Amino acid sequence: MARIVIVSNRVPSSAARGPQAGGLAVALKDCLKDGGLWFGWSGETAPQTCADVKIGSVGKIDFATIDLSREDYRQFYVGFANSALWPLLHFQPGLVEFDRAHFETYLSVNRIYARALAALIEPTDLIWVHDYHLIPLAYFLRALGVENRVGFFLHVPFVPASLLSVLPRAEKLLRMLCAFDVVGFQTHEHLRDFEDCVRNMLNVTTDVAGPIIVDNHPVLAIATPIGIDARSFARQAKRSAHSRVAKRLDESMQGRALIIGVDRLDYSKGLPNRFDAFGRLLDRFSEHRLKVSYLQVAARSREDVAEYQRLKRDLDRRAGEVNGRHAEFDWVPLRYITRAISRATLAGFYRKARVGLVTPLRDGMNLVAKEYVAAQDPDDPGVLVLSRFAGAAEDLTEALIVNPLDADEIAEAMHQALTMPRAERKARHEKLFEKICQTTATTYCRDFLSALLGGPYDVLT
Ligand code: ADQ
Repeated sequence: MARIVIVSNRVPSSAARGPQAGGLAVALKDCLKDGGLWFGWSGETAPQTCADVKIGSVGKIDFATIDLSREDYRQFYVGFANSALWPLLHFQPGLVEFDRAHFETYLSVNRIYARALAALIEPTDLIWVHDYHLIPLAYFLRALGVENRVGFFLHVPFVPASLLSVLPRAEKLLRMLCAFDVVGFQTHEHLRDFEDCVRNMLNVTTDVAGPIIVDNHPVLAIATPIGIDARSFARQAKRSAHSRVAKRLDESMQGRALIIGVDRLDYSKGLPNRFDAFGRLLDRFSEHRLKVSYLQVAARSREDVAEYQRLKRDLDRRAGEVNGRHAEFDWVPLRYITRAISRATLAGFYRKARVGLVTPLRDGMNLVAKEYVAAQDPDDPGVLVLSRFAGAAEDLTEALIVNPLDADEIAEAMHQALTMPRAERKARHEKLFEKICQTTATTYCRDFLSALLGGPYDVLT
């Protein structure tokens, strides 16, 4: 069987390379079960970016990393990737900060990644590249004569041509994306938007079955939604609900209903509106006063991007405002934590929550939505309130679907969730759980790698 080579901007740090690894590592664990190579940035900065790699391994997986110079980190990662591409792909053109020098650095860092990677691969390796930091990678690998099958998966949304073309150099970037053999998206909507871009910006026909031909190269575009191992997460949640920390949460709630939100502290996650919506719930549905608490876990991220610093200040203020207006001496309505919480602890907290609030303005998928559903007690489940603009909403239609810009609509959905009869909660949960068991981390890896291989790829053999 071909060796799998995973390429992502960040490689799990040495501390996270073991069995506790989170995020992408969890999703990819099946396809790396028989070993493989994981290549990317070490997370460290050095005086200079160079293609020298550091090699390490944990079990059967080899890790190869390179360091970035401080300046490359600033221009490539903070600059073009997270201050131009991220806001654009999350439908926020007003937040795009384009700088031609940053774009050039984005290309040159990808060229360096390609050089380093080309020296590590065997001719039969299958190369699977992840996310928006690395869109030009296949183009530079091809320029070095690499002929391996190279696939790309975009974890964030894609946008229609009318929006992508707002970005200077968008056409060049789109052509580079088409140098991959397979390009995967989270949803059919993102896939359609990609095809719209190819048609309208590159003038290429896409209404054919199979690959699209761009610059004489066939690229197959597919939707392969990411998922979680729902059954194992459900078992974890059941165990964690009895942990010491879960009991502490219970005691602090004093019989009140828990509403939970878990996100990275990111403007795409719709947190300011969500805080406002909670305030409106208490204003408009006064029966919930003193009876509910909303716990928002918002792990700080990308703190060196200015927009994230502004968001943090805004949320601190709004949280203070909601509590200042509604709290009583013995009741804190909004509990707001800006640290990450371990996966095991989260699983137990989700299970205790009567409402899971997932209201991003845009999101590629949103795994929190799936984790919340997986964690529920099937006999007495909580209710998922889900933004129609999360990729997860394409499938999870039994959630209470809301427009995240409408704080009143979110407040009404919270009220509906808090008062929903148990039979309805069970019926909705049963369907949702069935769905998250069908589209899992395993099916994600299997479907993507089968497309890349051009035949069935069984991740479990
Ligand atoms: P993210 O934007 O990071 O990922 P998401 O899918 O919601 O978004 O979360 C990924 C993981 O991080 C989940 O397992 C979640 O439990 C964990 N996490 C989030 N907030 C946390 C917190 N405060 N404390 C602890 N853990 C936390 C990107 C895309 C998403 C896409 C994923 C995977 O933006 O749309 O679903 O990749 O493809």
